[in-house]
Parts: sequence; structure tokens; C-alpha cells
Amino acid sequence: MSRLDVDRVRKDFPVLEREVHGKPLAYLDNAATSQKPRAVIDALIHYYSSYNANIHRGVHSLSEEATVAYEAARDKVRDFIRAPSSEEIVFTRGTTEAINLVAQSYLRPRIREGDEILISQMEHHSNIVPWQLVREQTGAVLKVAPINERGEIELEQFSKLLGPRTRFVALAHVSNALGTINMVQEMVRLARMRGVPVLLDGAQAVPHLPVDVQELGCDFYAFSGHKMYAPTGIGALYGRRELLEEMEPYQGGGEMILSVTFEKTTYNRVPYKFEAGTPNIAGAIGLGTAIDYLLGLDLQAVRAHEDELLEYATKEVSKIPSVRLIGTAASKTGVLSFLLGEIHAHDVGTVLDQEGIAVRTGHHCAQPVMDRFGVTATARASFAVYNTTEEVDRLVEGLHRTLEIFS
Ligand code: C6P
Repeated sequence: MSRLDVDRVRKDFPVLEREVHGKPLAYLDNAATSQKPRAVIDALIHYYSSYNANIHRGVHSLSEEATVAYEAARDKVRDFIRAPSSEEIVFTRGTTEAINLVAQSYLRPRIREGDEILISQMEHHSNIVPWQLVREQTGAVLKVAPINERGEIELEQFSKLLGPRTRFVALAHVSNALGTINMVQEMVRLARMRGVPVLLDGAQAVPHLPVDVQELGCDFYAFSGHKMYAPTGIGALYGRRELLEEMEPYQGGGEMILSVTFEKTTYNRVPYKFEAGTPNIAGAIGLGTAIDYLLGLDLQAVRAHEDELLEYATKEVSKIPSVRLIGTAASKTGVLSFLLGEIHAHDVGTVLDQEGIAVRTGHHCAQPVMDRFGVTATARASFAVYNTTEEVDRLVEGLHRTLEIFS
């Protein structure tokens, strides 16, 4: 395996050249959204300046070209997550929409009062609220697998919560607030042994880990493009064909139909029956380009680089005596969440911003995680392929500076 040439990678990301408050930008907020490489930006410009047209509708050349590019992006997503077929890839606005689609189209009609949906304590709000909506609509019960002090779900605890009335399991592949990589393959196996379908929220996994939905054995896999170098407003849902086939759409409109009369509408085949209205054509094309970009780097070297960064950051930030890390799982990627003494995370973030360092502060849309650790907010540094150990050093200096200001 060759070492990643980070300097070369950094040149692919135009925004990294800018300054913030007169300091070079150190962008450590990648779990919120990553920056975009020139190739992705160019793909958007090329689409809008050369072949912008609606898809699947026109016989004219531009529409043909746009349709081919959009469908080629679907094929790239299929290969990227090793789905068996492109028909099992539904383009969505992102992870949130993908999970809502499964909640409303798959689970809502199939769950009864008293049946159980099992999630975990480390879920992002996007993997909690859609199930609460189903709970309100049906009288189902939401069960929550607890996390331990390190921020891990223990398999035994999880397994105990799988009962005779469990109808669905929804879990983060990687936690956005803690960085924990869950033992999802084993958890999927435990659920499916009991005939319970599983959705994995892959929002924080796809930028960092190789994903093979067939190896994972999950029924649904949801992710967003914008955390993996693609534009915002595009993501995808993988769904096992048998399940997608039997699901009713939850949004109606153009594109998702074969024929419409006032008496009866016949739906299009999968995946189109779930893509009502004009989709985010440019976004899908941009996502395809982001996948090409990632695959063009040595993915093993990317993983090794990001692991090294997280390890280095964990070691260096922990040297500050008043730091408390939130999330110390044995298996982690991408995210370092912490508290700096009694200083509010927003103050930490504000001082770091003055130093040109972007981190996220707050509850990270995972309030139950904050509750679990008895805090209201953390500061979170999150890493991408273009980050460097020098940026980690600047983060540590920034934290010392924060301590000075607030001492
Ligand atoms: N987390 C973060 O700063 P959308 O917004 O649909 O692209 O992704 C939602 C989502 C779902 N699951 C997980 C695990 C996530 O991390 C996110 C997005 C961002 O942590 C923005 S809140």
C-alpha cells in the first residue's frame, strides 16, 4: 500500500486555499459536510453549461445525454456500495429522506400497535424521528439499545432487545457524535436470524469505510453524498429488490408513474416509483464524479491516513489535562468529540474559528448521546482525506489559546 500524497490531494480542493480571519483554513468539520474537489465542481459546471435537460422525458439530444449521465451515476453508486443491481438504488435528497422513505413506505403499512422498532442510543435525529412518526401513526413501540461508557453498543444488550414483537431495526453504521464503528454485520445477522429487516444509516460510514451491502446483509442502506465529497441535496437508498418491489410509494408525482387516469394510477417500476418529480440531476452526476474521485485515490491509503489522523488527534488532544473525550470506542473513524474543562463548546468553537479552524459544536443532532454522557454539547473535530497532522497541531494550539482566554 502506498502512502497518500496529501499535498497533492489538497490541491484538488479549491476552498482549502482560502483564509479565515487572516489564517489558513483548517477545515475539521467534515462530518457535517465535506469540501468538494475540483472534479465535482467541474462536473456541475459541465452539466449546466453543456447538457442541462430533464431526464427520462425528452427524445432530444440534451435530454438523452442528461439521462445517460444520471443513470451512469446510479451504476456508480451500485458498484460503490456493492449492491447487486442498479434497480435497488433510489436517489434521494440524502440520508434523512432515505430513512423517511423506508419509515413511511416500508414500515408504516406493515407494523401494528404494540410491535417494536429497535434503534440505538447513539442515533442521529434522522434515525430517531422518522420512527417516532411511525410510532405516532401506528401505536408501535420504540426500543432503544443502550451504549456503554466508551460509546459502544454491546451485542448482548442489543440481542436481548430483539424480541418476538421486533419488526424493524435501524442502526448507525458509524456514529456522527462519537465516531464509533458499530458491529453492524453481527447485529444484522442477529436481527435477520429472527426474520427482522434492518436499515443501516451509512451517512458517516461511506466517506471512510469500504461498504459492501451484500456482505453486511442489510435490507436497506441510506447515505448522503455531501459528506463524501459530492454536492448537497443528493444521496441514495439501497433497498433489497423484494422489499422495494412490495413497497408502495409515499410521494406521488411525475416520473413515478406508468399511467394516470382519474380512476387509477399504475406506478413505474423500481427504483423510479420512489423518485417522484424532477430529481437532483446535477447532484446525482456530481455524486458519480465524487465516487470516481474517491476510487481514483488509493482507498486503503485513504483509510490509513484518516486512521492515523484520528489516532494522532486523540493522543495530542488528550494531553491537555482538562480535556474529556466523549466517545472512546475500540473501533472508531473520522470523529473526535470532546469537552474542554468547563468552557462551553460554543466558546471553544468561536475561539478556534478566530484561528481559522472550523469544528462543529453543539449536540450534533444526537441529543440522546449528549444526555447519555450528561452533557449538552461537545466540540467535534472530524477528518477527511485532505486533513493533515499540522492541522491537528493547530487545533491543539487553538485549544491552549482557548484555555488561556477563559482562565
Ligand atoms: N450529520 C453532522 O454534523 P443528511 O442531513 O440527510 O445529509 O444526513 C443526516 C444524518 C444522518 N445520520 C448520520 C449518522 C449523520 O451524521 C447525519 C448528518 C451531520 O453530524 C449534520 S447534522
